[in-house]
Amino acid sequence: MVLKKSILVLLFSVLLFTNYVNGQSNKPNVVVIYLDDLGYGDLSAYGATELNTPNMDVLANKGIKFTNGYATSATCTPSRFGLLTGVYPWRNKKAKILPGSAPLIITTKQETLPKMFKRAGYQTAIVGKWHLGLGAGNVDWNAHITPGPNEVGFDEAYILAATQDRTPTVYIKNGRVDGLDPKDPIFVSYKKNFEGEPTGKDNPELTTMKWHHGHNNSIVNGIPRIGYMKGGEAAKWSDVDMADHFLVKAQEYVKNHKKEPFFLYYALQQPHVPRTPHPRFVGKSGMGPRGDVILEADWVIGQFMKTLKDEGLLENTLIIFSSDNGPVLQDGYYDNAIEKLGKHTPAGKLRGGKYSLFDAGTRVPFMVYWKGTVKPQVSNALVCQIDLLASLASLTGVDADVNDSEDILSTLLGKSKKGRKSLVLEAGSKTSYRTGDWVMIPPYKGIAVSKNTSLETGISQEYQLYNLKKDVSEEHNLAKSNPKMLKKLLAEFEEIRGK
Ligand code: NG6
Ligand code: CA
Repeated sequence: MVLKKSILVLLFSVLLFTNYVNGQSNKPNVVVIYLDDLGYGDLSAYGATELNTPNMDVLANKGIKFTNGYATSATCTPSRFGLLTGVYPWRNKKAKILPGSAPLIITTKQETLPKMFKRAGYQTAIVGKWHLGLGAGNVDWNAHITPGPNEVGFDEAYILAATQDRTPTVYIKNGRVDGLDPKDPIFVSYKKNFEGEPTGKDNPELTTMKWHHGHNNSIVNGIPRIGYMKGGEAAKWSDVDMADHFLVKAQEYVKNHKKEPFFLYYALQQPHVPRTPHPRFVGKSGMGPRGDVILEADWVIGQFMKTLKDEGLLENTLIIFSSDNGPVLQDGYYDNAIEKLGKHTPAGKLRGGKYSLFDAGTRVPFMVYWKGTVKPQVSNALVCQIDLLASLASLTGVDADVNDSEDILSTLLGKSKKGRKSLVLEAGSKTSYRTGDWVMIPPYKGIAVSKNTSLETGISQEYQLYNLKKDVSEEHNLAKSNPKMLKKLLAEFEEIRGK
């Protein structure tokens, strides 16, 4: 009898333990490492020969390197909106590049990636660039800034509000400007300057970085920005320390939450303008500041990975790496990005770049790394950042309001080569359609090459149809020679766009 009882107790404990272990493995930590304006060809793992990115390469070569991985849009705000909500950004008129003073464009009722993780029992955080708006209009930067990331699912948020080139140039920690001296309140405006404050336009003698287009409002740390601000002196960030600063925050978060499953959205600011490498990286790439900040980002990622390893978390952490849109060289400051480029091709063989309907606008580095679980491989499956919501909900086993997000978990984990069937991509309110190896860009009015950035917009008054497998650089428009394919893609595209 006693023996029977102890056998039962033993069986019960084994059951409990198995459940525990299963529960744990269902809940690996998830980290999304998201870069800003990093191009398809900027990593050595994706073919760069002039830049060496050993730490990013680990994720690509020891994980899954996706060759058809997409952001939803060719600019930041819409891509981040798609990533976090699983909704195509072209469905939301407000999902356009936002000023630093814009209200939050995700409603607090909306489904989000971090909310899904919370329902699955995760601790959630964002460290880095936000750019999805803050507050409900007319933000008081000296009070609690809400709603923001905390109200759409992040337990912890340490962010820069919009972009490194936009005011306010301060960090915001859980809705409060970090390090703000209440005796020196901060004011922000995108309409007019504050009396007596110097600007890039009127006071070029106070700038250490020269503006090329835009970027001639308030000057902070010698860098003229987009938008005006006044006050908040003690809270202003140091541009050259930004990468280190976010790294420490990400490392601290991991250390503080290693005992519970966590989701960390680590959104680095590089290589977006202004490119401000720490002095340790200045001159390291031979390519000027753009190359230097890519090397800096690579180093930061190596340090972050080391933290995961040192804390014993590497085998229990799924890491997804990508970029919010394609590359740009001249994006508003004179920083020798074009002059010192040499043989480097930031977009690889892809056509266009940031802001473009051509492929380089949205096709980006996309890697999935999970030590011991994901087998190293290259995958040509069509995958998109919008799919993280449904796929990771499937990983954690919770229901999610998935909208446009598709569950491609087995593809993201390398167990299947089947990606999405199709994808509607966006660039500046205009959309294109990819399915299989084909891409179709409908006719639009507008200029073919942007004056400011010298990049091709992808806009044409004629239909464009390319076979990306045979013609990765989109050189041969097949719209006229293959009207059947054009018709098929157009019909599918219109069906999704609800025309
Ligand atoms: C543009 C800026 C560009 C960059 C971009 C946002 C001008 C003329 N250009 O409006 O420099 O800040 O917005 O980039 O101001 S993104 O990656 O955040 O979408
Ligand atoms: Ca961007």
